[in-house]
Amino acid sequence: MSLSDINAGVLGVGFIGVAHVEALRRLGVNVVGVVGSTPERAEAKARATNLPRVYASLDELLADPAVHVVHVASPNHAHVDQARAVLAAGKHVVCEKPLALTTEETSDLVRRAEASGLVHAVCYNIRFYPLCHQMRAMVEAGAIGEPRLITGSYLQDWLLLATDWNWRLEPDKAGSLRAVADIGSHWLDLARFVTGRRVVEVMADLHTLVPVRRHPAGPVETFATTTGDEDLIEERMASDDAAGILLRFEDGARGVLTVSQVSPGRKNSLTLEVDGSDSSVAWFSEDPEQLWVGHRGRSNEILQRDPSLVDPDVRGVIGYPGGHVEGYPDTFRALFANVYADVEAGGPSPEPTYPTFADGHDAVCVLDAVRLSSDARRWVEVERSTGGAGARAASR
Ligand code: SOE
Repeated sequence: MSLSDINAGVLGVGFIGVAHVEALRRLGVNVVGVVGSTPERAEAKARATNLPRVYASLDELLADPAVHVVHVASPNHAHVDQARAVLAAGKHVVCEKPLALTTEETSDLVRRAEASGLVHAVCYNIRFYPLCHQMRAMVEAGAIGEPRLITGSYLQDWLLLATDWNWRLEPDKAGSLRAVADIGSHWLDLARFVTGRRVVEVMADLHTLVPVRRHPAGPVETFATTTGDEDLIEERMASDDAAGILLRFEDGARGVLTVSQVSPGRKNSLTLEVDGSDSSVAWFSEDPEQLWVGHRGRSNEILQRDPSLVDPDVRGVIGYPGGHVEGYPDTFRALFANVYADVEAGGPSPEPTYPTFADGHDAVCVLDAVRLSSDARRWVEVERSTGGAGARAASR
């Protein structure tokens, strides 16, 4: 099957659902339809943003034999049942992060996905900034020596005000962790992808810095602001606006991660630095075309994203020549290009560079340990058994 014969449907018409549709269209995949939280909302969004046909429900989308791949871009709590239904219908699935709310759910999804022979991916798109692939290639080739210190942050400000609102603030939809699950999990996935090392133990301090919020009765889209004219409902908050997390990686590397969605001026700001025994590499998502390479005994370097300057294996994720700046939407295009190469081939390749359901499960295992560590105020070991035992307090 060639790319232009593949039909995709997208579940979710919010900020991220629309990003999926745009990236698929750039690749030449036919997006045959979308499903929204209600048909009315989906119709309105479809008219405003030129989306294709609106299906009345996921069942209607799944019953369409023309659909080969379904993208799940709905709120977190819906992922597990929707991804199960997509697999049961024999269709390939691309799911937004976090894959599900608990390790029981994610391990069940891994089992089903692996048994199905279908392509399964989780949308940790930040890996697909070309210079993140370059960092990984450099670490793998030993260019920085042994990675020893892995540090950084993921900061935003769109939930700073007490009147900022979104489903991510509702634990029944988002899960008990918020900023760490929503954006911290991107950083954790990236750190693992770049260094090839898994987090084995965490010591986390979760903060709720805006303890009371006021919100309208209806939904507010991601990154949108309320008008202030609505009748507002007051609500006490328990989930994390911000967190500080100490990390221990396998092979002994240590790390520190700061996460916040209440940092004024930080719009969508991820930094990752890997300090090795010989050199360091550092990358910043709001200046994504440059990779800093640090040395002790000679001048530091800036590597620009340019196909002729990067590792040959990285060229495949670059869409434009150097100087033609690539950014956030391009990461979805590059991620989906890899996923759809497997769809074209009929099933998952043995070692995909895109995140699979197994990576989605791994991320939720780390999130579980973060929550337990903050509650227990101690180091917690990451429990990865696929039986979904969660995490247990490490003996210290
Ligand atoms: C909101 O925090 C959000 O849209 C995340 O959900 C995405 O995963 C991230 O890429 C951008 O910010």
